[in-house]
Amino acid sequence: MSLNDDNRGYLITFEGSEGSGKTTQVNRIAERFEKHNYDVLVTREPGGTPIGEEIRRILMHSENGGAMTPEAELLLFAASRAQLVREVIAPAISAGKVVLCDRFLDSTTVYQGVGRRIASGPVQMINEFAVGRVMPDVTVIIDLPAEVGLERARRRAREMPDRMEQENIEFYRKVRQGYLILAKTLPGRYIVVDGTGSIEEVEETIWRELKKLVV
Ligand code: Z5A
Repeated sequence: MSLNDDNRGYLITFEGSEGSGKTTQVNRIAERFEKHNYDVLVTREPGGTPIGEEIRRILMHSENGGAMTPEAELLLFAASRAQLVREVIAPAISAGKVVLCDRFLDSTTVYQGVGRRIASGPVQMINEFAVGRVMPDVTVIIDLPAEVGLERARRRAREMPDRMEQENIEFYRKVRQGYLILAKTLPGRYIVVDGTGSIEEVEETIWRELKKLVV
């Protein structure tokens, strides 16, 4: 079975809160697709292009980051996405590739909308402007308690927490709820996967679900 009957590729996005295992699973699922002879492109947000990576540095590591307003943050994430969509994602989909993207517009809906409490009207309008007509075919939400994700992220050897990693636990609880509400209110494109199992178990569940749609 296939989502698309033309020769277009797919955009599959991975979402979830901090430490939920997105990056780990994006790489594993890429290998699964490759074994089935798909041409795969892995990318991430914010970043994925030279301009996007520069924006990422400002968002995560600017020495002036403490002064960043929620509105400026929203627009910077959107700017990185607008570049990624036009420079990388849209051409790859047109070339028939399976694009796996570590975070996409749902991160903005949840982190800036629910987490930072920016009104849903502007968030939606800016998201739509940034992506144009490029929407995910499928979005995998890896769900787990905020505490478990944060503990995993903090155990991972990283020199310094970035600006976004300095939020308190309540922020990440809101993020988790935001994703679950999104999947409930807009069913169709989302697959919600329990992220508390082992890496192999989570991979197996995601692959089982994706296979039904795209392989
Ligand atoms: N953000 C935003 O606010 N608005 C937006 O529009 C966008 C993003 C696009 C991006 O940070 C930040 O930007 C993010 C949201 C915000 N901020 N926060 N907070 P990032 O890209 O640097 O980080 P991240 O997206 O939050 O991902 P992460 O922390 O790197 O986590 P992850 O990719 O979900 O997990 P991982 O790297 O695959 O795994 C983390 C560790 O857990 C690692 O040691 C793994 O080996 C381990 N792991 C993974 N899976 C398991 C299982 N199943 N069991 C046990 N251990 C596991």
